[in-house]
Amino acid sequence: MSPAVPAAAQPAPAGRPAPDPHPVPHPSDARTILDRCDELAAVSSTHHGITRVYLSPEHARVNALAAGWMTAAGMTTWQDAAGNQRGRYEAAEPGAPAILLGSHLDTVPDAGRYDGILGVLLAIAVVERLHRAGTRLPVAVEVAAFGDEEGTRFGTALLGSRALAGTWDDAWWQLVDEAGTTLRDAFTAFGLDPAAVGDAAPPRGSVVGYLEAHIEQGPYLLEADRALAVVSSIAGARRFELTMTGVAGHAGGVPFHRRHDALAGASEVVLAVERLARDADCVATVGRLEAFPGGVNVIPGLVEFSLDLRGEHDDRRDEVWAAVREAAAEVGERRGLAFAAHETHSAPAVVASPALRDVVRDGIAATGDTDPMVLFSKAGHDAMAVAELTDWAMLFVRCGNGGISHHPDEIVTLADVAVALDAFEASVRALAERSR
Ligand code: HGY
Ligand code: MN
Ligand code: MN
Repeated sequence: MSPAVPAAAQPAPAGRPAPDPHPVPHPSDARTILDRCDELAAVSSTHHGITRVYLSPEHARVNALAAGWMTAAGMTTWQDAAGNQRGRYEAAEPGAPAILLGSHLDTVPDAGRYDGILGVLLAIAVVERLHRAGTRLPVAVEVAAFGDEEGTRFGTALLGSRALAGTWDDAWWQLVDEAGTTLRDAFTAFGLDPAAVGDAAPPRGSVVGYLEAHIEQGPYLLEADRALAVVSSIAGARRFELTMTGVAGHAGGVPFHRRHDALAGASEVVLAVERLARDADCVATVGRLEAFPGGVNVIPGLVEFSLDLRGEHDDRRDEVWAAVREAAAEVGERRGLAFAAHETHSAPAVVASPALRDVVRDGIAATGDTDPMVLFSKAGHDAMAVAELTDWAMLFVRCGNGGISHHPDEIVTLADVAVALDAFEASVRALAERSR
């Protein structure tokens, strides 16, 4: 891999602004980012591991930490009407449109410490560099630390970024968490006014584009021995809560031919999900499954399970869903079970805007990787929601440990964070120049 050379040390390619003649790239910028990842990782609702959900006390604490770092980077800060932590680094001309940078601070259960977090901190670090150099760009730079990308608490994902994009759906107010708290009640308990959620969206035309840096959450950069990639598109995702209903009974007394075993039936559906998705080049996961009543000597009469289904193309993904429903109906028919499904989340596949992809590609090239890798993201990101508001592009950063993510073993290297920061800074500067 070509050695990463800081953007500032590169001669300015023709047509692009010369980088600051006396850059002050703090060798510790990447170290500071990783130290902040560790600081945020300590904010969890669990004693072991990292779990941080939307509108929780932990969410409030990481917003406060991010606000402090944003302020130190010369930004004005506010918590928006949906609980996202926002910051703005003013342009040379106050009130100018802004480049929006962002990612999320919430996590899955027992998460890694870089998913979303690294993107927020890289964004703040880019602004810190501008502030330190006394640079004012022709556009402002705003950072959004989104409060709910994962959907861990209420099942529906991208709530924070959808509020910012202006695509909030009032039907979501009735969503409930495991404790039975509605999203509406959680809003008010967090100090937010549900009626004002629309205020999270910036005025139309005030955002020139959205750039998000994020860990790859896969093995491809690692296998290619590359640190960075530009994202081509993001898979469209649908999530469901499924039930298989049979008849509970005595584990000894009921002969097989008389059983309506909900768990045996659900198990056949789980395997059909895997087969049908794989055959269609989609991805599908049953992440949660619970059998009731749950006695070791009781035939399960009810199974509740989840389905996360994604595809590069929405129509192909939807065909898989139709085939899963068909397979489940056949299992139900044969075993005397009832299958039901309730959709909890849907987000269409989105394609990065060519112009912003070029900006990210140029940013990577400015670090010495002159032929940046391009990756399709099967992981979902806030960019899927922000795509409703403005053009977007993403920068991927290599994951170590085989690319593992949504797992405590998620890891990145100091060197990759350093080169990602240089690339992200160069991308922001290039987009600012294009936005003149
Ligand atoms: O599920 C995803 O792909 C993302 O991490 N929310
Ligand atoms: Mn995630
Ligand atoms: Mn993420």
